[in-house]
Amino acid sequence: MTRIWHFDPTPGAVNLLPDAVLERVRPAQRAVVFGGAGMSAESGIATFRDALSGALWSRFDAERLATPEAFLRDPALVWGWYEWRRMQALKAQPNPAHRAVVELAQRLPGLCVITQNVDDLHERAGSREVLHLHGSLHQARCFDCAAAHPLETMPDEPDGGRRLPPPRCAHCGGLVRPGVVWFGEMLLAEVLDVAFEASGACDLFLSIGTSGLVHPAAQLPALARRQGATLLHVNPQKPQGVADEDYCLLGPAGAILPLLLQQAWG
Ligand code: BV8
Ligand code: ZN
Repeated sequence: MTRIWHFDPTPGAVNLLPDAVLERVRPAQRAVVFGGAGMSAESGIATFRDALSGALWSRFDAERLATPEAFLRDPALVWGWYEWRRMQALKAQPNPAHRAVVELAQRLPGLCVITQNVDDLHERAGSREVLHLHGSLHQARCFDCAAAHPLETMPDEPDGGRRLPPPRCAHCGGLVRPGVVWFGEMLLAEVLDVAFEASGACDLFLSIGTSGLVHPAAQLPALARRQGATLLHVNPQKPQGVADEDYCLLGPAGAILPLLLQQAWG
């Protein structure tokens, strides 16, 4: 039976994390943080499935829009969506969960931070060497020749988003695309290899704010568990693929991760 602990959001509530969790976090020698869109939720960035807000996109299914086929079918629709999301990310600030990951790296040297997110909030909070499994909103490249394309610092995007024709590549005239990994596209082998290696060698695997639905990223927790790591899931709800021996800390990452640091190291 998965060990479940519920965060009590009541003002003034005393939230004491289970000793069994603290006793596994403190001595960890090779820890991994594996984050999903929930890590950035308290920064006001909609999780992937909520990102289709506004009249323009609400009728689309994110997984259908985040594909090369959708981009080629309607470049302005898809590029407009990503520029709106990039603006949301630029306007957002790191939240206590991102800052707790920076502090965790000071407590657990060698911490490996793996994210499925495409924002840069871990980096802006101070994390170094973040592994971006699914790329970044803040990089763009040519769809045809893959030449990097510089992005203006703050796109002036209307709140509801808009259709926006993508720029053309300065080298070959091809369409410029977001520097993210779309559904149906392979993840960057070098990034994925490091993520698999870290998950296969860790003693503590902290899965933060991910529904555990997207593959191959979703294989990392199972890999860590198979080789004997302790798994901690931080999420308001129990994600996919949780095993009986795991620990589930149910609540927002922005509240639970600072608690973990305070109670594990005072
Ligand atoms: C590939 C970039 C080879 C784009 C993204 C095996 C089995 C089944 C399917 C597949 C499989 N292998 C491949 C597939 C197909 C597909 C896939 O996994 N489909 C799924 C949906 C079934 N995978 C691929 O296509 C991958 N490529 O495998 O290549 C190949 C090629 C062809 C055919 C087969 C194989 C590429 C996947 C990468 C897709 N790109 N992002 C963009 O962002 O636009 S993934 C995208 O979705 C985001 O990166 C995000 O991380 C992810 C999930 O979306 P969300 O639900 O928003 O986020 P998350 O899952 O993290 O859930 C949010 C969680 O936060 C929730 O649990 C919520 O409770 C929690 N939360 C909310 N608030 C808080 C919180 N937690 C803590 N605190 C809070 N405050
Ligand atoms: Zn080009």
